Amino acid sequence: MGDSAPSFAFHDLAPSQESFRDAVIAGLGREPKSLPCKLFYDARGSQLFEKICELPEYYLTRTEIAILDRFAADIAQRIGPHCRLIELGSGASHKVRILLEALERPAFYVAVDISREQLRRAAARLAGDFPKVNVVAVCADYTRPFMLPPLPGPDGKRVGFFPGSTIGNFEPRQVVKFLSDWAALLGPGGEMLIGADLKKDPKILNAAYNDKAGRNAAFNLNLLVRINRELGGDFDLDRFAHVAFYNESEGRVELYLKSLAEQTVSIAGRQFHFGAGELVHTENSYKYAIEDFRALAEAAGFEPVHTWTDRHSLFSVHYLRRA
Ligand code: AVI
Repeated sequence: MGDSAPSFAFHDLAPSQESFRDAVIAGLGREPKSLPCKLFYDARGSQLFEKICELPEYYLTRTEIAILDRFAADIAQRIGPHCRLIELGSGASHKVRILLEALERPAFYVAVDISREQLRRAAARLAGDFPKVNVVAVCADYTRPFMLPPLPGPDGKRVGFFPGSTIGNFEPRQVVKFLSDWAALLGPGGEMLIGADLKKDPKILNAAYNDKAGRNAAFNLNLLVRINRELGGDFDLDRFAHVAFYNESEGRVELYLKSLAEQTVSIAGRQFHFGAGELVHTENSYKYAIEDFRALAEAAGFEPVHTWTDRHSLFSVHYLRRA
């Protein structure tokens, strides 16, 4: 591949979209009711999440960016030249730009995401801005096993990038499985850079997920809007409320939609009964002490090499190496 002309390849692994309808009917049919948090991200949900990231109370995004900015040179030095950077769930590929600016002659940036058009646009833009990097976009569901396309040229170090504390939305046992899959994908000598939100004063956490502008509430309630639109549901949004709180004993923020009255809702031709005050679980967002996250990484076959944090110990970026 050329030295300065932009290089961009797109691989469509045609991920099967799990049925939204099946997930909603199964989730609302169980006791207690729960809906998987990945259902949040229709086009509007993704926009609302971007808006949450700009909130004064939602410290996660800006703190992680500040850590990456501040320690970019150290990170780049540890990674070394000619690396092959692989990002799972690359979205708009914003944060990786900080790394690509700092790294010494990165050979490849592989962006993996399920959202085909956003992936295509973001990766093409990045290839234009970093013409010396071979940009490869892979449309795949990274939560299921998949194969990376062959990356030609001399074999450089593979480095995984998983920012944003998305890992916090997995259950701890899923974290070990997910990181073990990463270890297999990265191969011997592979390394990984991963963002994880830290445990902290519950007041800060409760404020981050109950912002004054109501964006977390809009994000959570958008799931009902999506069900109404896509499945012909008749949820009355005024009869449900956003609930979020830090559960200290579980070390996680829990999100729910609370039914404000006894009611029956029709979805895809079926009836679902909600009691007054009944909670529908929609998300867990785990917060990890540095040592606790390292223990999970070790259980998945990684050796913790270094952890960067901000001055107020709000957020952590872990650097792991395949043991
Ligand atoms: C995507 N994920 C890391 C966010 C979080 O903080 O757990 C999702 C979110 N849920 C409510 N607000 C933001």
